[in-house]
Amino acid sequence: MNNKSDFPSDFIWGVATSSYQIEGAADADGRTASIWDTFCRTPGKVAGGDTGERACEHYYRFREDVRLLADLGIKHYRFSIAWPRIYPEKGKLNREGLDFYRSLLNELKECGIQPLVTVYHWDLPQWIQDEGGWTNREAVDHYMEYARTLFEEFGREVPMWNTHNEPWCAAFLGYGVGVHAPGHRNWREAIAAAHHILLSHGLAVQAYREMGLTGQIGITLNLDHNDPASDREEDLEARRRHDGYLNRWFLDPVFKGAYPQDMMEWFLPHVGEYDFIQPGDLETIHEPGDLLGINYYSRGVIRSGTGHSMLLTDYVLPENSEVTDMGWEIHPESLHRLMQRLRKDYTSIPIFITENGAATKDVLENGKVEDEGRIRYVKAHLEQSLKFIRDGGNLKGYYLWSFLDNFEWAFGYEKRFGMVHVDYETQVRTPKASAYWYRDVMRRNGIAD
Ligand code: GBH
Repeated sequence: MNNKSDFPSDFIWGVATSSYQIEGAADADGRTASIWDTFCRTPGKVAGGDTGERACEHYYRFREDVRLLADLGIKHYRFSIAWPRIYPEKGKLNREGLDFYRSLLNELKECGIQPLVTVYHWDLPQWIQDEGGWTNREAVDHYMEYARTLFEEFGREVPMWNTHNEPWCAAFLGYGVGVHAPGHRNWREAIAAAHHILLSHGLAVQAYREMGLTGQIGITLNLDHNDPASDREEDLEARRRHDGYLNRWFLDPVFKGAYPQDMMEWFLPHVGEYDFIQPGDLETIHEPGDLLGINYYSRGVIRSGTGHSMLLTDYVLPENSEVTDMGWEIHPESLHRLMQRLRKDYTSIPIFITENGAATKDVLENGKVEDEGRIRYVKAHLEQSLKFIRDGGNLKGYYLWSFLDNFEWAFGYEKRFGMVHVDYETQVRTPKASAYWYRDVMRRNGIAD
């Protein structure tokens, strides 16, 4: 059957999660604290004082969760590994941590589900933060030891890898804005952290290849497309800075081997000196790998202002915009514009949308959740994805965020992104209407009504 809404026959359909957001079992089998455990215990940092201590108890329920994935027709699953389970202390490899992921991978295999593994999705071991975390170049060595261990253990059965999830968030929200762990507000730290994360990405791609592994590996970036709030010169410049901060600061080094000059200058008064950039680093970072993962949620409309005190920008929510429960503007065309730009300015390597989805106000009633808003959101973004493919774009897959309702970082459990509802008292999982809708999409390899 060939109709207008068909995707290429090898298109990858999946769902995504991350370790800290679903696993719980914070003290199990030798795991030690991550920076998120510490952050959650700091009063005022996370809504409702929520923590990831229990989350979805996926650590104990992974078998039923994988069966549920299979029942819902999911063939591809993106998840991350919890670093403090693997290296709970400096130099100490924890076999029990590896065993958990070995069991998870076995279960997935039995159900015919292909994994995409993210090495780092923000749960840095606290012992590394105690040495300065990502601001200390030694974190790169620790990351490499950890990544090599994963490649050795799982490299042959995992066909796809993400070195990092959204370095912008890990570095800039964690060390600059302070709304993510470790909650620092220091732009020199943020920019050094971003550099070390990027460096570890490049080194991990090299190590992966040196080990003779033949799957696909690449980084996942959170990118947006942005527009100026007006044609005034100061707003045009504000938009350009926002773009430099969110997009170009990561895309340029990875795909062009250099940080953007205008942003180097803008950051300079905050950084003091770029002494953490060493000769050869940018050549290492200039190593995109085999794929580019993009996480897309919204666009930014930007004007000159003081809301962001370092960047001197404000977000503007255009009148009559439709927003999700996060307050983020729904703007599917910007996903298409973003991918066109990537293709024009940066790369033609395969792109995977490794996250896209919406938080909606879901109510469980008579065993059902009617999440029309999520269906509409995903559908609109799939239409734009298909348009990009038709235009000749190299988009290879789509992973919906998220499989389960989960711990939404600083928002705690208040925001629900899952296509499966989780009752956090009973841990009962209930697929929402969107899960059945998505199953139809995957079945017909095209957008269902
Ligand atoms: C992703 O982050 C995460 O990978 C995932 O763990 C998380 O659960 C999911 O999205 C949903 O939030 O207003 O300055 O923050 C997405 C983070 C949010 C980063 C929107 C960019 C816009 C700029 N993105 N944000 S700002």
